[in-house]
Amino acid sequence: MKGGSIPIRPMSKSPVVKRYKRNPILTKDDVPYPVATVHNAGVVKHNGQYVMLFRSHRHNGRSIIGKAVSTDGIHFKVVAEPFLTPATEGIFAEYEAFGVEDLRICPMPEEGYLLTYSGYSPHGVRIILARTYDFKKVERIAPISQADMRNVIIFPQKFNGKYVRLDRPHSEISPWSIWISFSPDLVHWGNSRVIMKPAKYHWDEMKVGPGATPIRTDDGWLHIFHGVYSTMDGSVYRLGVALHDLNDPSRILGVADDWILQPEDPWEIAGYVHNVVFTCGAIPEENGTVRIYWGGADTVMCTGVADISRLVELCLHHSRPPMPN
Ligand code: BMA
Repeated sequence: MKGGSIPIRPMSKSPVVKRYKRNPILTKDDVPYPVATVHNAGVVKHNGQYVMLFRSHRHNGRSIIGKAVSTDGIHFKVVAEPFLTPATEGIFAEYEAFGVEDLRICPMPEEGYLLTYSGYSPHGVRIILARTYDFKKVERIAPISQADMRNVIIFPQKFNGKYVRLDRPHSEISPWSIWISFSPDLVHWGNSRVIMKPAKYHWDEMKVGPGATPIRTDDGWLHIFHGVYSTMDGSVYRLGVALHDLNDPSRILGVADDWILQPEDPWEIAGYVHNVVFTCGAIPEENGTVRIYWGGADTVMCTGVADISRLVELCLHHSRPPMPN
C-alpha cells in the first residue's frame, strides 16, 4: 500500500453473476409495435441462433409474447409481429382473455420446443402448454393446470418414460413452494409432491418459484429459481440456484444458501414493478458458463454469465435444506 492510504474498492455487485456491461439488452424502444415493457423472456438456441420469447405489457395493461433473435445472445432484433397473443376462439380464448405471460421454452429432443406460459382470465391464472418446431407456427396443446398456478418448467428429458415438470401451487398452509409433477402424455399430470419451500427469515422467505428450464450438468440438473422477500417497502425478487439428481429430479441435492443475483442496477431497482430480477431462461454455453436472462423491474431485459461449476459448488457446499422447518 503506497503512502499508507486505504484502497477504496468499487462496491462489488453479485460476486457470482457477471452482468453484461451494456445492460439492458432489450427495451420497449426496440419493439416495432406499441408496448410498455419487455421482460421475463424464455430463451433457447435454435439452428445456431438465440431465440427470445419475451413478455410485454400492452398499453391496456395486458400481456402478450414477442419474439427477438440474435447471433451472439446479446444483440437481439425484435420481429415485426408479436409471437403469441391471447387466443380468439375455443377453450384457450376463455382462459387467455386477460393475457399471456412469462413463457418458458423446453427443448425436448425430437419433439420440438414445448412452451409453457401463464394464461390469465376471469377464472384466475393457469398454465397453458403449446409447441413449436420453428418459432414461426405455434400449436396450443392444452391447459395443464387448474387455477391458480404460474411458473411451470418442464425438464428437457423424459425420466422412466414420463415427462417431469416443476410447478408452483400456493396455499395459506404451504405458501408458494416448488412442487414436482409427472405425466405420460404432457396433458395429464399427477403424482405431485412438494420438494422445495421458502426458508424463514431468509432472502426467499415469502416465495420460491421455478425460473429457467433446468440445465443438465455432470453433477445434476441446475435450476435457477426466483425467491421473494417481503419488506416494508414491498417485495424484492432475487435469483437462487438448486441442484436436482440427474436420474431422479424429485431429489434435490442442494439449494445454495445465498442468492446469486439481486436487483442492483437502476433498471432493476425502479420500473413497472420495483426491485425485481426474474428469470424464465438461461442457456449453457460451450465454455462452461451459463448465460442467464432476466427481466429488470418488469420493464427491460438484461443478461449476464456465471460459471456452471461455481453454481454447482454453491448448491453442494454452501447449501440450506430444500424443505426447512
Ligand atoms: C410475479 C409474476 C412475474 C413478475 C413478478 C414481479 O408474481 O407476475 O411475472 O415478474 O411477480 O412483479
